[in-house]
Amino acid sequence: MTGQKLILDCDPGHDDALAILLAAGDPRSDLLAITTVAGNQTIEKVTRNARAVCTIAGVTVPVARGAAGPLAREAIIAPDYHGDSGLDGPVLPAPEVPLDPRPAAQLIVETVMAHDPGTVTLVPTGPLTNIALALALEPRLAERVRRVSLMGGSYTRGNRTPAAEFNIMADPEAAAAVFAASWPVTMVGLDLTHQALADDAFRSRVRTLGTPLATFVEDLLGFFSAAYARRGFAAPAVHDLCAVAAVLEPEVMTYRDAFVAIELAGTWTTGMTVTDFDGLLDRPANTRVAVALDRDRLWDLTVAAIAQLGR
Ligand code: PIR
Ligand code: CA
Repeated sequence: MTGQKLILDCDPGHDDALAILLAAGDPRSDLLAITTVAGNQTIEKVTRNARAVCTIAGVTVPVARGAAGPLAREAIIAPDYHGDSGLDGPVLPAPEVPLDPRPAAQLIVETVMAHDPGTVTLVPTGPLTNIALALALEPRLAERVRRVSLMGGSYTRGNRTPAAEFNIMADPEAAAAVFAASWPVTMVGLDLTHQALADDAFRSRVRTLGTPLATFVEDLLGFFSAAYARRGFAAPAVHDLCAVAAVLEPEVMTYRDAFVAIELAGTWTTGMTVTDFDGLLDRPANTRVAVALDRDRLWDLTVAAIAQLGR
């Protein structure tokens, strides 16, 4: 394999499931491992879900279970968007892929250190707990990792509170450690991902593939659409897919550099990703912030990836 080496750290989650499919099915990807973190649902449920997605898609990379809760706070979950299972909608197959015995943070450290410096990209699409734990376990990760391309945050408004996006709000201390480290960070936040609404045109392209996996994706998007419709969205935002796409085809979106800090002690703004595009804080930029998406191009590469899998 000569593709981009990546580790997907996720909390499936409907859009995390799509992130798995893109990371596994795109020919430019060399998916090394999948790790799970409590977020959209409990660690037991999201780990089962990750394995179920791998089973239906025929993905055989190591899957390891990670943190059951945030570093320093009470856990929050998102059953209002993802249902009681974390992946409501389709019938979930019994997981047939094995569970790696290592904790996620250990698997991340060992995998990154086993590859050449600057070659492995981390793609976190849930709370950043495992990534912060891995960094604490092995501080050299900060020089060793090529880039962290994360779904989280926003520079306009949140979805968990008016100020905070869910993944950052779920573990702000972990997020602060990830943004403060010396590795390059791409922030694919809500400003970008709310441009990735899985509309009927995309869904019918998936349906046309006609595979069992396409039906699975359609069932996922059916449930996710209804959840988003209750909040006035015409279609569901497939956030996590975008963080993977930013690695495999960076030109699918545009970016602006900024200094980003995580609010840890706001009265109303805890978990906010404070984004300084204008240099007002006089700090060097630490983040490449995704701002605008070429949606048709995102659908093209996603449909192509799904077509490669589960046949
Ligand atoms: C959480 C999510 C999505 C919607 C809501 N309301 C809450 C999950 C997605 O999986 C994504 O990673 C991120 N968290 C978006 O906030
Ligand atoms: Ca997620």
